[in-house]
Amino acid sequence: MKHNLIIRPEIESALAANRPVVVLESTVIAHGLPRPQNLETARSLERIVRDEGASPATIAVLEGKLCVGLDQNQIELIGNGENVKKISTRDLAVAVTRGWNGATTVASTLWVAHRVGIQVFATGGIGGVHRGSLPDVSADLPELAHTPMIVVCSGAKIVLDLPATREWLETRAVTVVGYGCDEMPAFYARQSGLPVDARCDSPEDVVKLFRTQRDLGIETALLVTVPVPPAAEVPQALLNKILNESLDDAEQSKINGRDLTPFLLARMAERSEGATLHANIALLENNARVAAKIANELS
Ligand code: PSU
Ligand code: MN
Repeated sequence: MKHNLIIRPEIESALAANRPVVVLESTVIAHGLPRPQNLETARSLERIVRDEGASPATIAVLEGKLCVGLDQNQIELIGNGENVKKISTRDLAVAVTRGWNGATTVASTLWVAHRVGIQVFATGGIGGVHRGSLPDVSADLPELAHTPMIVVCSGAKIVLDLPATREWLETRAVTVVGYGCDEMPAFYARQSGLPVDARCDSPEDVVKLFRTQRDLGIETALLVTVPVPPAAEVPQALLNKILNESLDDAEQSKINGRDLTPFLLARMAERSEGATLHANIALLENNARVAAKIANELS
C-alpha cells in the first residue's frame, strides 16, 4: 500500500508521537452537500478539530494516490473539481489503477484510516440498509463490522431503513453508544425509537469502552451516536413529508446504486428549503468537536 499512499507530514508526526488525530471523509464534501456550503463545511470541520487541539486528516484519492490529510488546494479540488468520483472500498483499486480523483465514503475512509493507524473518525450519518425491496446495503456497514475504530456520527441517514440498519449492526457485533442520549439519533432528528447498547456522557467513558473492546480482542467499530443540536433539529412532521416525497422522486427518476444517497439528500434539502442542510452542517460540526475531544482523551 505504501507507494500508493501520501500522508501529510503533520499527520505522520502526530501519529508517531501519539498526538490526537481525527479522520474526516470527503464524500460528504463532494457529493453530500451543495456548493458553496460544502467547502465552507469542509474548512469549518478542520478548524473545529484544530481548535480542540487535534489534527484533522481528511482522506481522498488524488490522481490515484490515497491521500491522508489534505491541504487547502486539495480540499478545494474535492469540493469544486469536475469529475470527482464517489469512491467506496470496492472502487479503491480501480481509482488507484486509473489515477482518478475521488472522494472517499465512510467505508473506504475507514479502510484507509485504520491501515495508517488512525483511531477516531467523525462523520454525519453512516450508510446502512436502504428502504425498498432490492437489498441495497451500504458498504459502510461491513466495514464498520471489521474495523476497530471509534466512529462518531448522528446515526444512519434518515433516508435509510433505520430499524433494519440497527438490526444489521447488532448481528455483526458493532457496539452502538448513545452520546448523552438513550436512543439512537435519526440524523436530522434527535430520536428514532431504536435502542443503543450503552450510554456515555463523556469522552473518558467512550475511551474506556473502546479500550475494553481492544482488551477483549473485539475487532468491530465503536459507533458513537450524537444527536443533532436541538436548535437545528428538523421537526418530525416536516421530515416525514419531505422524505416520502423525495423517495417518490427517486423511484420515478429510477435513481439507484451510488447515486441514491446524494440524490435523496439533495432532494430533501430543496423540499425543506434548506432546513435539512442546516441540520446536516450543524451535526457534522458538532460530531467533529466530540470526535476531537475523544481523540484527545485517547492520546
Ligand atoms: N453522511 C452525510 N452525507 C453524506 C454521506 C454521509 O451527512 O454524503 C455519505 C458518506 O460518505 C457515506 C455514504 O459513506 O454517503 C453512503 O453512501 P452509500 O449509501 O451509497 O453507501
Ligand atoms: Mn448502495
